[in-house]
Amino acid sequence: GKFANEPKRSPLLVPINKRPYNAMSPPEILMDHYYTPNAIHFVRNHLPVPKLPEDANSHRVKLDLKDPTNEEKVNRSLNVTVEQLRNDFPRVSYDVTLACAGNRRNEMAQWRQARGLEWRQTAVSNARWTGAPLHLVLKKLFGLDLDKARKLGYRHVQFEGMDGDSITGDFYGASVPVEVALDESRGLLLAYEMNGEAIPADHGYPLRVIVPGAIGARSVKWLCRIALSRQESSSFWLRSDYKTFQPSLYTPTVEDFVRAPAQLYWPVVSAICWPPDGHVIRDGYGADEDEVVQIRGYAFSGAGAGVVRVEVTTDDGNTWQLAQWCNLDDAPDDVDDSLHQPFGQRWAWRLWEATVPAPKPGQSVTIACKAVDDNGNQQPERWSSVWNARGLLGNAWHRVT
Ligand code: MTE
Ligand code: MO
Repeated sequence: GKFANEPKRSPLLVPINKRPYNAMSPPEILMDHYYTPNAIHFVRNHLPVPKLPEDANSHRVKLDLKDPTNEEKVNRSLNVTVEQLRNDFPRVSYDVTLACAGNRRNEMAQWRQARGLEWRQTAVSNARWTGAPLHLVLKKLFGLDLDKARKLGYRHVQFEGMDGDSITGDFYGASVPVEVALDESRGLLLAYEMNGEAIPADHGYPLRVIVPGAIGARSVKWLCRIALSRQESSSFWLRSDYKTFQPSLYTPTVEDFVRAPAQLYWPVVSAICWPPDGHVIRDGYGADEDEVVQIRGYAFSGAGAGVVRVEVTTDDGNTWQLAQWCNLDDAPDDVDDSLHQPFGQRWAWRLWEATVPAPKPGQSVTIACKAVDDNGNQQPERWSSVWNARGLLGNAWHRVT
């Protein structure tokens, strides 16, 4: 059947849908690693896992220059294998946090119903992705840089996955503007390794695009075609799915989806991964003044903006304390001062911790966090101002009781 190619999955993942498979990372274990182990990286599949080639190196990707005046016509076409990408191009690695745009929809939907899978706060993971820089591939094979591509009338680089329905022709796809795709500093990779290993089946083996700082939806897995075009990808998910609307629009129409811009980058967000919401502390704990609760979480922003600080409150935002950066064993040495990624290329999360006084026995405390990024942008306090019909980009203060 359609689901004949599903891989074995770690029992530590927290599934929220079986077919197609969708699973959150286990929040507590997620906080134990700077680089999320491949086995517990969250999984977001819109379709069955496609039949994958046994030999990664001989996998071919089609590169097409579409006719800028006719989307149906291809002016130039060639193939490149993963082996060529490995041998003929520099091997570049970036630390990138991927997050599904639907992350935290579960909380947003508690404010008002929103359409989609109810992800909690761990449709987020961080990995070191290795591959060939996209701009170099297009330069070498087509002689195209951004200037030339724009002059020829190209506006978007489209990506197609191998997963889809061969009868309807509905394959997963996405695109990014040429200004992003062909700019070296934006860091787009044609990735063949994830944390130093071949990319696992669920994460796009043998080749995927990585679009740093963007919503996960742009990082197309199981890549089989790249096309330069005047138009955005015609994929349902690019055109009619990953888009946000004003809070007053409860049920966007087809026309609303057509008009709205496709979401590319993430805003600033942080969330608490330990303790879980509703966590009960051991009996009698908190009787002493100096008894405390340890809190841990993540923070990241979009488009290469780094997180400069995370703040925590236990009185609904009247007073705040600064969180500390975690220094995990597997993290790069300079990760705690964010120097490990250059300004404008801070694509990886920062893990943080804070200590708050324990509630007295029989009482409870609600902890909230928010992050501030390089641009001074901060998370909004309430869901009411960011609620949108598709439940995307959930970044209100994260609260745990
Ligand atoms: N690529 C293909 N080919 N098919 C998909 O369903 N899902 C996208 C993106 N790339 C998807 C895809 C979405 S919405 C997200 S959030 C990320 O992959 C998830 O990446 P991951 O499963 O490796 O965590
Ligand atoms: Mo996603």
